[in-house]
Amino acid sequence: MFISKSFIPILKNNPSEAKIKSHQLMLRVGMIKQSSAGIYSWLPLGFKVMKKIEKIVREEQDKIGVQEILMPTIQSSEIWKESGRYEDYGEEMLRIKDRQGREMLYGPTNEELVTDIFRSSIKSYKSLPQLLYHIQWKFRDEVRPRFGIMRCREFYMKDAYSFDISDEEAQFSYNKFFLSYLKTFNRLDLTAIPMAADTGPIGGNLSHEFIILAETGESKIFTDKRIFDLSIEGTKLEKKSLENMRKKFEVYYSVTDEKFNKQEFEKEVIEENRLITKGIEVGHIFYFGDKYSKPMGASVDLPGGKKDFIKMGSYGIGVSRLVGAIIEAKYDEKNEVMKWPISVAPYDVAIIPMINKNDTSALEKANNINLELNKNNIDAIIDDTDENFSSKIKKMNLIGAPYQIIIGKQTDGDLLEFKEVGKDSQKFKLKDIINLITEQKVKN
Ligand code: P5A
Repeated sequence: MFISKSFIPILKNNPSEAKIKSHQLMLRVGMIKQSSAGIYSWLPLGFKVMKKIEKIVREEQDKIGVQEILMPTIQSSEIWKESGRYEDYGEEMLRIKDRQGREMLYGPTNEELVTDIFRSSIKSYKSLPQLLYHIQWKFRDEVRPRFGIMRCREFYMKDAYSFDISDEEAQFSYNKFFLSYLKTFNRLDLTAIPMAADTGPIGGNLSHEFIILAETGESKIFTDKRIFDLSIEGTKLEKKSLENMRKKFEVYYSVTDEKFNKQEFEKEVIEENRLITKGIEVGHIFYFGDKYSKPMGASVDLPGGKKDFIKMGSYGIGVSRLVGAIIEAKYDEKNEVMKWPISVAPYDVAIIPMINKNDTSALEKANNINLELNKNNIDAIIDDTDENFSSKIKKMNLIGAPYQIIIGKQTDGDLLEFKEVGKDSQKFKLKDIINLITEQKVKN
């Protein structure tokens, strides 16, 4: 992609309305554009990153056997009246009337709708467990939408739902998601810590938030530092192995502020291991048994002929919020340098030719390199403008491709100036650059 033809509306300075660095960068490089309070359009750069995050989230759901569906954004109020949440949800729910005067709503979450889908088709324990997910826009009329897409009104969520015959089986499902979430965030190069959390309007009494540390985060957390050293390596998708893995995390005190108890914290965690800080909630999982299945009559036949209400859990990842969360974790705002993890980078590499008006050879060289990279499935962005070198570098540092190829004075025949953002540049042959980037992409 040539920068001159791209829709990447870069601003010279940080927009004053943005208070945190992810919001600043997203507006600065034109990843998003506000359409109204808490509602955003996603422009090419932002959309590319979000789609890559979505792909990783999807792959990890598929790996644990969750089946993908797609439910609508607009729901009927009827099912919410059945579950009893229509009134409870309050003003955060956007309520709409259709032309027949029917009460509809823009879904803030899908527990009711998926229970309705389940109860119409699944009648026997023999079809269990069922794990379903979709990736769809949600709307919550937040009182104070802020920080750009971090707390907005319309956002993109992966929400999954589990249906099991018993508490024990439901815990198995819960633990599969627990592991899958840790793997998903690892692939995004984020360290997300599971923390015991409140269940709020979703309900139930077992819940974990997955939080990444960030000073600008909205969740206050109290944790034992040693939880950061735990590994999920070797965990198998089997009951016992998953149970042990979750227990390993639960040994360490780690809670959000709604669950915080000073006495317990000080008793369980010696001073040098205590960490009180802030974080961003990127995922949240819940187990709520028959909270929805009972009022909505979602039951199955049991082996002995009796019937029982299905045991359910729900599991959310903030796909759009993750774009901002990765920026919060990776953006060096002081030096204005962003380095996207290769797994979600909008471009793998930036090609920066120093163009002299009377000599187009650097641009020609950039074109040839780009063609070769494309042949090898490496996505490059070329700065083909005639701006000066330092402003080109500044721009590419904001766009955040993790690698740069600079074509200028240092280019020496076959040897190109190649740089991993944040490190010194080196001289490399194109063939070796291709191998290095390909290796990184495969690893991730
Ligand atoms: C779990 C899936 C639920 O809604 N029902 C279906 C459950 N959980 S949740 O915690 O309320 O939301 C899941 C994730 O969505 C992101 N999120 C948001 N992102 C941007 N703006 C918002 N206003 C917003 N609200 C929630 C979070 O990442 C959250 O963990």
